[in-house]
Amino acid sequence: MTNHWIDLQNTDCALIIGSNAAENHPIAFKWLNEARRKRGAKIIHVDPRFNRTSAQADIYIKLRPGTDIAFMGGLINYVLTGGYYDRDYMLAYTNAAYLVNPGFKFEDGLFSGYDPVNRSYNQDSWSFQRDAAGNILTDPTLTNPATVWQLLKQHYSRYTPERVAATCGMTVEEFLQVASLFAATGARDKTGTILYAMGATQHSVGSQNVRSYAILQLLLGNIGKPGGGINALRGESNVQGSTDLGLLYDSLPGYLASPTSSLNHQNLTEYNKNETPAQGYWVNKPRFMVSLLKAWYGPAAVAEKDFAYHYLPKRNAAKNYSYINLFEDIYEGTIKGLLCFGQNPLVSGPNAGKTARALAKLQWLVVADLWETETAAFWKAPGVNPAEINTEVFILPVAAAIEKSGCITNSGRWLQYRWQALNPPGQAQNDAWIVHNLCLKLKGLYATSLQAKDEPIRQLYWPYGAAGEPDLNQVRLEMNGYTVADGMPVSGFSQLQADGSTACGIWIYSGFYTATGNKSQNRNNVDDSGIGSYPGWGYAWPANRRILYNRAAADPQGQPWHADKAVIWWDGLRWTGKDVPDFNASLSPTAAGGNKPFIMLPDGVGALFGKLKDGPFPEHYEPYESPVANQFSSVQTNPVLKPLTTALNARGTSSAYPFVATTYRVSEHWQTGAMTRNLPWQAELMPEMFVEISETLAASRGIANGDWVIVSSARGEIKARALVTKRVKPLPVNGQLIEQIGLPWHWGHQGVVTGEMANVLTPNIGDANTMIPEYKAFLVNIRKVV
Ligand SMILES: Nc1nc2c(c(=O)[nH]1)N[C@H]1C(S)=C(S)[C@@H](COP(=O)(O)OP(=O)(O)OC[C@H]3O[C@@H](n4cnc5c(=O)[nH]c(N)nc54)[C@H](O)[C@@H]3O)O[C@H]1N2
Ligand SMILES: Nc1nc2c(c(=O)[nH]1)N[C@H]1C(S)=C(S)[C@@H](COP(=O)(O)OP(=O)(O)OC[C@H]3O[C@@H](n4cnc5c(=O)[nH]c(N)nc54)[C@H](O)[C@@H]3O)O[C@H]1N2
Ligand SMILES: [Mo]
Repeated sequence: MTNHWIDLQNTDCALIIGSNAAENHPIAFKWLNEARRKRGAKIIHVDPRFNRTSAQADIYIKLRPGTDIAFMGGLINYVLTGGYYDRDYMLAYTNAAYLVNPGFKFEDGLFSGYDPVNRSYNQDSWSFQRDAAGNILTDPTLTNPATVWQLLKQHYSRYTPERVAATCGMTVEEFLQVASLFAATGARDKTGTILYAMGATQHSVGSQNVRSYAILQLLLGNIGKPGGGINALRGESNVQGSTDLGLLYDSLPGYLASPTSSLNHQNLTEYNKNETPAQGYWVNKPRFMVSLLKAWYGPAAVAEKDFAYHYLPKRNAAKNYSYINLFEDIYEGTIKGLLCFGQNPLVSGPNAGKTARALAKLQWLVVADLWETETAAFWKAPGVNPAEINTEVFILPVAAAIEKSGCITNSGRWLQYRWQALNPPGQAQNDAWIVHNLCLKLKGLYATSLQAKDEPIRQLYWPYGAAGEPDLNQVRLEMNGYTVADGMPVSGFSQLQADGSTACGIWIYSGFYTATGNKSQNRNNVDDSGIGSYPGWGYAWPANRRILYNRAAADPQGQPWHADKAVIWWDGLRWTGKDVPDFNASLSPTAAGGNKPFIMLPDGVGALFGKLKDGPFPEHYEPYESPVANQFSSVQTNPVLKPLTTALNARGTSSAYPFVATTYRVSEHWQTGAMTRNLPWQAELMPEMFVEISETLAASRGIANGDWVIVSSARGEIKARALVTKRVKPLPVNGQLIEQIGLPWHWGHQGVVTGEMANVLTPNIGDANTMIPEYKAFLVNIRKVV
């Protein structure tokens, strides 16, 4: 989230798109209802299915799964042609006036530089024009056809209300109703917020969906202000924390790139040179990187030895190591063992039939969980013959959240400590205990090794105490950062150094655990900011800032654009106001960089023209599996997707699988169901796997409510109960009626109640930038069980 949960109360209009917030993030609605009560805010919900969020919204419109860019492009076009944007904000705080390389082009669905063989772009022509000194050329009149502004207008002029409506399966009136409501937040005294989650990201164009929100919000001047922003409603309670800590294969803690085996990362000097921009806050990256190495390798991290940079594993830059490819490698036998902590991938991963076959190829599998999950018990699933499986499975019982204490980070970036309520049962241990003791055992095994390849394990700095319970305060100190000489905590990331004198496990958290205490335990529920900043509650990274980019809530001279939407302002000496400035607190608006709010970008302005793998502007492409032709160009699917062509990765066609399917959650269950289908009182609320279909589809296939049906895709088929409902409707797409099928994905073969897995049906295709699977739009067929 750029903003935070409580800040939703400050909005004038909430566009909930790609999220069922009422069901999956109920607390969001507490604050949205506050906004409605206090300010008469309007809530818009855009979703293929009418659900509990739709029921709470002022306006609901349905849209065909996978067509969000068409819809958002339509909104951008509406704002541009209608003049609803905040011109001053946009001119000062975005790259609208930049002149783009004359070689840049967009023709029939492709940007310049496309390489059809490698299915990727050479981005050279997506650069900006510069003068001899290297400064970017601009045209503040915005009339030059090479300006980002003109290119943006041209690009989205194709997103007419008619074409948008015909692609998304809505009426022009419905589209215009939403457009006029949200566009009104371009006014200075208004802000609009966008709430999104998996309905936006789980697509082959997921990252560009989010980019489209950024463009719209920058045009309307909605970033940095109370009640504005782009708000990702994160999933598991600590999913924000795990991303912060470098859970993804391509990042180290604090969003530093994980090094590759390429020449430009061959040593720390090269890494720093190639990863550190010339301008913007990331010029400090070497301080964060060296402090991280110092935290991890302690005394072995010395300047003469590149701070032990050579101990870090180096990935192959050309290879993607995310979920889909990981399981591909398991299936192919390249990966032989799997440690599975708090994940149930047989039920949660796409193309479950292949996941099951992959698990059977492992030599060993360790599952650290509260339950014997489907993944742990894959060898005894219905239809599987255990005699044919050689995988050795170990189950480590783990303490649940309430059986241990520790800090988690919510969607609003707030670190909040939770105190242990119960002791774990039986042999269950907390995850930190397991990792600590596993690491000590490994270190013991390698203690006398003289081989260079074992050095990273031997030299790993592990100051968390002897076998048994680890010293978590030592972990907190390391995360916060300390001065090496005396082991005293630093007060924040501005103190971190690149010379090895400081250590820090995650620079963005620096400041949460200092000499004055563990701020994630702060529980002061007094808010004197008037906008719900609650600075004394928990600790928001970075530096306890609650609204990111809040410098943009003030005009270039440093005064609030509007008193009702003020956050910070320049008082003549410093930035002050209702939140911690997300800016250098003493940098005057008239000083160099003093009017550039987007401090994490080298040029300090928001990117209307950006750089993702699939283009500088989001463009509509159809999902990997779609029943219709793309109305926007002759390029059917995202041109930089790289589908797996190996075994068991079939792609379905609309002749065999005519219906659009999407998967989703319900309030009554949690994820793969391990946490809910094992609890009788929870399980009985939603005991059976079901699929939602429209009355018209039911009639055409002779299906009655409650019948058993078979849903099939190119990957497999599952049995479920039909839920025939008015909440799901066929969509009028370009003169054709497209039926959709909604599938919850909470069932599996373990637990008190069992059911078949929706993910048997889903495709092994991921977003071009992140590889998140396209769980939200694929093709299926349905028939009644006779
Ligand atoms: N009770 C409960 N709460 C949960 C969870 C849970 O399992 N149970 N899971 C947690 C986790 S980890 C996460 S990530 C979040 C997920 O939270 P959400 O993203 O809200 O969850 P979903 O239900 O998967 O999807 C949201 C909506 O996207 C819609 N949708 C599908 N395709 C499209 C599309 O192409 N465009 C648009 N605009 N919408 C589409 C679906 O119909 C669905 O209503 O929930 C968290 N909260
Ligand atoms: N079709 C489809 N598939 C999806 C999605 C979708 O929308 N559609 N959504 C995707 C999303 S957003 C997500 S986040 C994933 C989730 O996928 P998973 O993470 O695989 O699903 P969970 O059921 O949340 O699994 C968490 C496991 O952790 C265990 N657990 C709980 N607490 C602890 C603990 O403290 N320690 C340990 N070690 N274990 C614990 C639980 O018992 C459970 O087995 O699924 C993805 N899969
Ligand atoms: Mo999630």
